[in-house]
Amino acid sequence: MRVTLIQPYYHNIWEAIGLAYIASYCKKNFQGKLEFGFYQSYFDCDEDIISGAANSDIVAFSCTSPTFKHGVTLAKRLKTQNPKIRTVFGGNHVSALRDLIAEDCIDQMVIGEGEKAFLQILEGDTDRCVYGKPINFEELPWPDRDLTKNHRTVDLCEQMIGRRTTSFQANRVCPFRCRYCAERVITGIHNKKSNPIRTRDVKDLMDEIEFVADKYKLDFFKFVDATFDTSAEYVISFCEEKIKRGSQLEWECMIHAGIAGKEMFSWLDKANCRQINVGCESGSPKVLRDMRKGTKVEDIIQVFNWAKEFDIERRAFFILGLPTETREDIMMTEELALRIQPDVFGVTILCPYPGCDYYDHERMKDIDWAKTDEYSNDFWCTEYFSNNEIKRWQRYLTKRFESNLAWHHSIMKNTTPEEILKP
Ligand code: B12
Ligand code: SF4
Repeated sequence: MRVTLIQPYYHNIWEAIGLAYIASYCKKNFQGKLEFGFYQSYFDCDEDIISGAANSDIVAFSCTSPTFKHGVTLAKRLKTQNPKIRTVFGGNHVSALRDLIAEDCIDQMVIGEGEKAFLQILEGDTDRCVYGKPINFEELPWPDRDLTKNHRTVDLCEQMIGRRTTSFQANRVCPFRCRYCAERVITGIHNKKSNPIRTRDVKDLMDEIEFVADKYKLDFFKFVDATFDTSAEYVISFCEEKIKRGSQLEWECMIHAGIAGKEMFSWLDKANCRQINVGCESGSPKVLRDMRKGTKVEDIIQVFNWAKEFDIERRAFFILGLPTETREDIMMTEELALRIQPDVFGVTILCPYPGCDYYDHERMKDIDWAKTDEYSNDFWCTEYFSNNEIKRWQRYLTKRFESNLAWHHSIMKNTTPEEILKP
């Protein structure tokens, strides 16, 4: 059977690790001959994808909401060229909107985690919606990075940020339920008994990191996990393993301030973690509570103090435009940012992608997610602020911290001096 996997276009990518996991799992478990092809639109043009995929039995697309439209365009063209192709869509967009997707060019959709569901499809399941099942890391081979041409994203990172880096996965299922996040449409809502956090054995994780670092000549690595510190114990055990092996490789991770502790930071430092990324989101206790962040302002301050003490680079990200946020709340955000003095600062506007609590299908069904994002979206407004006012606040804070802005601010629309006066 000939199967082609495709990640459609977006300007902001990493390696297609989800597809790499699906391919390695199916290669290991499918009883029969399987030939995989892979295309990533960031690197491959549509013409090459169409000609390369046209004689496949199955063409499978991995789509977030912004890449779904391009996926559909490719699927239509492929179907015209070869009507026998079976198209399968998986990822965040179809998982969130399963019942509302009517495109004729989509034969099947996988809802949630893809490994077991895609194997089921290869084995003959033809249901329109195939539901993913939780999978433990013990059952999962390492992602097939050869297939997904991981060297291309490593080279790209070197060109863009001067680091040869790539990402690894340490856990599945986030213990939090932030209302602006769509993570749970893939791994489900956390529940200690029925849907616990699945963490990866630290030895296996380090084995993969060392193997991949050697193969792609990495000088840095990172994690796809939105919350790497699902528990301080897990972080410490990973650091212990890395230190035990004498690995000097530098790395970064995303830290949830509600979980981190001081001891954890001394281990992160010893294990050469040189950058933490923290979704601070707001300096207002009310807004943090309303968005169900699971963090207190004091937690955030402590985390930034600890990281400073150990000389770990501290990146702070904030969101503006939460439904209950007022001018006073934004002033608290400014105050917090001034207090923690992050090395890198980022501020975005709430963008309710399908799957998060703030997504409202009636209001948002016609939004073109390929053109709408959290850096400069043109539609989000609240009871307290128009879209323009939220943007002015974003520009104001951007100006305030312009000496240490995150790179993605380069894609925000330019601003004029009068617009950046305090709104
Ligand atoms: C790390 C990350 C990134 C990384 C890149 C990740 C990558 N590997 O490409 C970076 C920083 C580059 C990034 C960019 C963006 N991201 Co992001 N990202 C994440 C994060 C934290 C983890 C994603 C991940 O890699 N998970 C691990 C892998 C193994 O899982 P997976 O990709 O989901 O794949 C599994 C299933 O989805 C499914 N599956 C996926 N594809 C397919 C295909 C088939 C055929 C099948 C059968 C199954 C299947 O099976 C896979 C294995 O189980 C999630 C939030 C979260 N906690 O999950 C947000 C998230 C996916 N990102 C999101 C968004 C919006 C973006 C951006 C648009 C942000 C921006 N404006 O730039 C871009 C879009 C990138 C793109 N190419 O589409 C949203 C998506 C919401 C939505 N409705 O689409 C999420 C959910 C966060 C949120 N806001 O809620 N992101
Ligand atoms: S934003 Fe991060 S911490 Fe919150 S639910 Fe999503 S993945 Fe978990």
